[in-house]
Formats: sequence, C-alpha cells, structure tokens
Amino acid sequence: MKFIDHTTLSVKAGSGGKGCIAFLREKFRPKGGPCGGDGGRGGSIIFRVNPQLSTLQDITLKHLYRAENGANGGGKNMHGKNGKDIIIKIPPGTIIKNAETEQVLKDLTGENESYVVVKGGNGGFGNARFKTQRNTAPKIANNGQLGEDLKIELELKVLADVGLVGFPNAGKSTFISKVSNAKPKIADYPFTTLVPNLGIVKYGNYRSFVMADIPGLIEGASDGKGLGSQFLRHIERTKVLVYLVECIDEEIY
Ligand SMILES: Nc1nc2c(ncn2[C@@H]2O[C@H](COP(=O)(O)OP(=O)(O)OP(=O)(O)O)[C@@H](O)[C@H]2O)c(=O)[nH]1
Ligand SMILES: [Mg+2]
Repeated sequence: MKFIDHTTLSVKAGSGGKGCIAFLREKFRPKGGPCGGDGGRGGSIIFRVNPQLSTLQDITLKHLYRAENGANGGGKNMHGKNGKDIIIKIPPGTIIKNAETEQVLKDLTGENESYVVVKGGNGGFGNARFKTQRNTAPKIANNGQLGEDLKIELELKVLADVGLVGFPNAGKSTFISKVSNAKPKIADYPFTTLVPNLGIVKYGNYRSFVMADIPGLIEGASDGKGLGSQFLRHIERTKVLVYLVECIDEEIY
C-alpha cells in the first residue's frame, strides 16, 4: 500500500429539504387545517479514526465528498427523509486543517474518535408549524438551510512513542525489526527505507509502546537533500528520539 501523509479535498454537506405547504382535505373535513411536513436534514460529513489504517491513500481516490440533501416535506405532516451522513475513515494521528486559512480544525488521535467537519443543513418547517390562533391556515413554509462546504487539508503525523533517527544505512530498520513486531526491508544500501515503519515493542506484563523507523537523514536534509525533511513530521510528536550511530566507520565523524 502506498504511504500518503498529505492531501487536500473538498467536502460539502447536504442541504435541508423544503418545508411543505399543504392543507388537509378529507371527505367530511373540508377545512382540515394546515398539514405541511418539515423537510429532512441534509447529510453531514464525519471523519472517524480507524486504528487499522496507516496511510491517507484511500481518501485521495476522491477529491470531492458530497453528502445527500434532505428530502422535501410532504402533505399529511410527512417529514422529508434525512440525507445520509458520509463517514470517512482516517488513520490515528490525522490533523484536519482549513485549506484556505491553514487553521487546525481537529487533531484526531484517539481510537474511534470522530469529528463532524461539515454539518448538513436543517430541514425547513412545513406550514403546520406556523398555525396560530390568529392564522389557522398559514400559507408559508421555510426552505431548508444550505449544507456547509469547506476545502480541507489532511496531514498525517503517525503516532509513535519513540522515533529512530540516523544516517542512511545506520541500522535503524535492523534495530526496529529486532525489538518490535515490524518487518521492514533491510539492505546494505542507503535509503532502503522510503516510508515510515511502525512497530509495537512489548515489555513487562502486557505493556507496550510504538516505535517509528523513518528514512535516513543526510547532511542538508533540511534543505531537501535525500528524502529531505518530508518525513520528520512523523517523529515530531514522539516522547523519545533514539539516534542510531554507526560505530564501525570512523570517517563519518
Ligand atoms: N555489522 C553490522 N551490520 C549491521 C548492524 N545493523 C545493521 N547492519 C547492516 O547494515 C545494513 C543497513 O541496515 P538497515 O537496517 O537497512 O539500515 P537503515 O538505517 O534502516 O538504512 P536506511 O533505511 O537505508 O536508512 C544492513 O546490511 C544490515 O544488515 C550491526 O549492528 N552490525
Ligand atoms: Mg531502513
């Protein structure tokens, strides 16, 4: 699976359905009063953390997510059907930003945590709602509210407790493969690791923490050399950084 840790997309919630203007007309009740039902609510777009995911790849397949509109209200006080919500699954550690202002809207870290990014509009009131003692036959109803829409940016910063940092070929992937359940590619050439690997390290009685192995860093990485600093975001939030230094080759130092 391709490792993607950054993407932008547009999200649009559904609008509410219109309220209905209708009057009851039954055989023996010719003036039965207003009976227009309310419109249905528009669908919202919700992000939900799925701990099984480790990349934003699935989300990048679509650039626009649009939730259903609510249906219009009907006669005989029939409420319009609500629009379906769209639930988008994201990996833990995904930050949701407003793409225009760069403002962080939410940092989703917890298991099964969710966030409503755009809310569907409420349905309009049907004319039955407007009946008063003075106006028993109102001919008014509301339109539904528009659904919110937004351009957003998703940034994944993997959640790890310990991050491994070092020159290419220093032995980072070998180390994580020995202490955790991760099975990264190990080879005798620089930049074997191209995307972060996560591993669970078990210790004591049923205790564990997450370790991250990222691609090697070379001098000038901050100016974009090698794989540059594009993966540094993944060790930004770790509690501990482990620097792996090769001690055989004297020339490096
Ligand atoms: N002699 C010796 N070789 C090691 C040791 N640890 C790793 N190696 C070897 O060093 C080479 C590089 O190891 P990797 O674990 O792929 O190194 P890395 O830091 O992950 O490298 P990149 O992913 O390219 O940044 C492999 O051929 C390993 O077998 C060690 O402790 N001693
Ligand atoms: Mg490696």
